Amino acid sequence: MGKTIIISNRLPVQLQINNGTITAVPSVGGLATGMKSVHSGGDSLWIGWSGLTDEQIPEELVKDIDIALAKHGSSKVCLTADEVEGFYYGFSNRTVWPLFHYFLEYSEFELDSWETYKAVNQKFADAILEKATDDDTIWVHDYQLMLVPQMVRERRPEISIGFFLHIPFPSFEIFRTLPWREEVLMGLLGADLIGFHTYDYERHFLSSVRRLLGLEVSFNDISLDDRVIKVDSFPMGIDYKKFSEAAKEHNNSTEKQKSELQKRLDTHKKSAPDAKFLLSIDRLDYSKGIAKRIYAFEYFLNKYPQYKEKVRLVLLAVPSRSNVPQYQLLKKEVDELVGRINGEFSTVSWTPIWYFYRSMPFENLIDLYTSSDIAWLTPLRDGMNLVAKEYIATRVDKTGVLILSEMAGSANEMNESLLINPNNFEQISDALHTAINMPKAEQQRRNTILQKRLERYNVEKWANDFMNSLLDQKKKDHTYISR
Ligand code: ADQ
Repeated sequence: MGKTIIISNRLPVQLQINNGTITAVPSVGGLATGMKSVHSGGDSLWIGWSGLTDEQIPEELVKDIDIALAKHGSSKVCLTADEVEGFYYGFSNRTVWPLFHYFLEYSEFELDSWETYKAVNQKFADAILEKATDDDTIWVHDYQLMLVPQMVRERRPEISIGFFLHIPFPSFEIFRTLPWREEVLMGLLGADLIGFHTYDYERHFLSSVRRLLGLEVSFNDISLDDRVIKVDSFPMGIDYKKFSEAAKEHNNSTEKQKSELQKRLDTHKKSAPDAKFLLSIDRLDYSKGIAKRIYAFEYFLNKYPQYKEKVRLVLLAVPSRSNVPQYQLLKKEVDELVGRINGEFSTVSWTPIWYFYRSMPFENLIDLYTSSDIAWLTPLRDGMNLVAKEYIATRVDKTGVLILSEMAGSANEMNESLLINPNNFEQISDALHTAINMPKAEQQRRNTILQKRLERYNVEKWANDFMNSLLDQKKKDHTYISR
């Protein structure tokens, strides 16, 4: 049994250069946590970009960086600023991201960025090939690295490769518009196992394989040359314990231990005990439907004017991809919308929207989750949406209502929430009205079921299910070849 090599665009650690010394700090993101059971001990390696371009790394620190990363079982792929521009901001985020989230009109088909995407995927594949032996198991993550499986397979036909896509796979009618659609499919088919969050994404992928490549697909197995590739869905969970325990600790904290944010939230709750806090948290991304959510809030305040001064929307938008023009335009749109609605509806004692444009430390995230009566998440498309799951996990007394877009992958597992179509303002307004008036017992009934499910299907189970399925596939494939 060889080692496991995980490969993703970014490493699970962040490099910090201070006065000529390097430190690598582990990231707290969901993927890093989820992979803990897979990426631990001496028999695993994580390969990815460090977040610093070649131009940003002083020559004399290159060795120190490698040492700092090695301490975390990580190894870096070096990228120049031009490569980051073409590969990450270009093909990944101006072509694939919008297309796979059904924003066809935002998708740019530029030959140059496609060429850079190919070259950078080759760099990642080469980094694997340099470290891997035939016994190793490779797990490739996400849309930035869709060509890597085939690039590795060509040189190591026997190696076991899994690929997981964290974003939706679009329907055939959307995917077929991509000029390099066959190359992308063939890139993915270098894997032995291809995983998606939901059955729908899996179905869309199989349909594209059948219709664009004419390959034989039997149930969820694809035959290609002498290999069988399995396609399956693995809905990603969260580190349930981390969120529920943080919430318990938070609820028991003394006045002195509370954060400034929590104290402010408490003050507002005391001054208006009947008022409801609505929470909206996302990266600032057009796929998350933030602007539409603000319009829907305006619609709601007009349809149900009795809630003026009785509800407050806490809108947290995390800066993201601000080099891409569409994200700059969205930032401007959201800033203006918030300004207009606050200008129109505010009273001396009430500001309808509290808008934060920043990343927040984990404890503030917990402050917001535990203080909000309603979480309101309305992505127009979302591979999964972990915020919905995190909110439920922090509801220690099981109160709280989740209003969730049916376009989020997580909606499949969260039927007990209030599911809405993010384009239907009537339905959203009514869902807000229902949520505000939902009896406590009903909230607790729904959340009990949700919590049980989320606790069982946590992120560790997700990672283990994927790895076990990949192992099974390897065994099956060998039986198939030797038959
Ligand atoms: P994202 O689009 O980033 O992920 P999401 O699943 O919601 O979306 O994850 C966001 C994460 O960031 C959450 O874990 C949340 O706690 C954290 N976060 C949110 N706001 C924050 C803030 N202000 N400060 C700090 N942290 C914050 C992509 C896909 C999703 C898919 C995931 C995982 O787009 O659909 O669910 O990958 O596969």
